Amino acid sequence: MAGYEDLAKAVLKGEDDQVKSLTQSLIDSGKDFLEIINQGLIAGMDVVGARFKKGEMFVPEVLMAARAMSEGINLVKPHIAEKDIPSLGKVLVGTVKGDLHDIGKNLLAMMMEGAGFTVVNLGVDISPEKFVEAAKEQKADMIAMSALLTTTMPAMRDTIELFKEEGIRDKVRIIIGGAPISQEYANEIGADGFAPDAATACDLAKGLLAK
Ligand code: B1M
Repeated sequence: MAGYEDLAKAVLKGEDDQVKSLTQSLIDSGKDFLEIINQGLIAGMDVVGARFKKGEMFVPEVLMAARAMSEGINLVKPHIAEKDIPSLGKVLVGTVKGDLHDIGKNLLAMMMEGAGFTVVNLGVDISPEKFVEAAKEQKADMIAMSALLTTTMPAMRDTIELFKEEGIRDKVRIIIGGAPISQEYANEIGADGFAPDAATACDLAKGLLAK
């Protein structure tokens, strides 16, 4: 029977059809949904990231792998979101201004939904103004920002500053994450918390919204 390693390899090769059939067979065999994501789909993408960094993979191949991973996540997503859990709070998730990376952000949105939050996925390239407008409109409890580029990290600070200027900083919790982000940076810009991965972000959000 196919396992997580086969799924990770299929992601690495960017084989959408294979990723879909392997993901489906793991779902059908009753495997844990988060394990399928973490040990199969994300594990494959981690290798892609390492190879891309070393110049062993190029953008088109990375895109194919990213698309294949998303196809797998789309199959798992309804099973996680279907859990009938009362909402723990409304969370707006978005990638900051100038940044188009959305795989980690979508994973975060999906896992938060699965953990019981009401999630509004704002998308990518979200300006401070859009975050503030959406927070007011949606009466959000929390903003979760993602940034993957060192050049877009300052947009997180700008967003927090705009919440302060608008006088609504105390109405929302703001958490941040993404590959270049750290707890030190979160402290520096006045975020309420940082999480290194989507699963930790769910725990962090639960803790902050329970207070
Ligand atoms: Co880009 N890219 N990219 N890229 N890309 C990185 C981030 C990079 C590290 C690659 C490298 O050089 N080694 C590098 C950034 C360097 C830096 O700033 N330090 C980089 C670069 C430079 C660029 C471009 C500038 C390249 C170019 O055009 N010259 C360009 C920028 C475009 C833009 O945004 N304006 C670019 C473009 C792209 C693609 C379009 C090709 C594609 C994105 C496709 C897409 O997202 N739809 C892409 C990809 C795929 C990557 C890598 C290879 C993989 C990112 C990914 O999806 N990982 C990445 C290298 C790497 O990370 N190793 C790289 C899988 C995903 C599950 O992980 O998003 O980190 P990640 O999410 C994690 C955690 O970070 C965390 O949870 C997830 C795990 O559970 N997390 C959060 C994320 N957000 C969170 C929010 C939270 C909490 C946790 O809130 C509370």
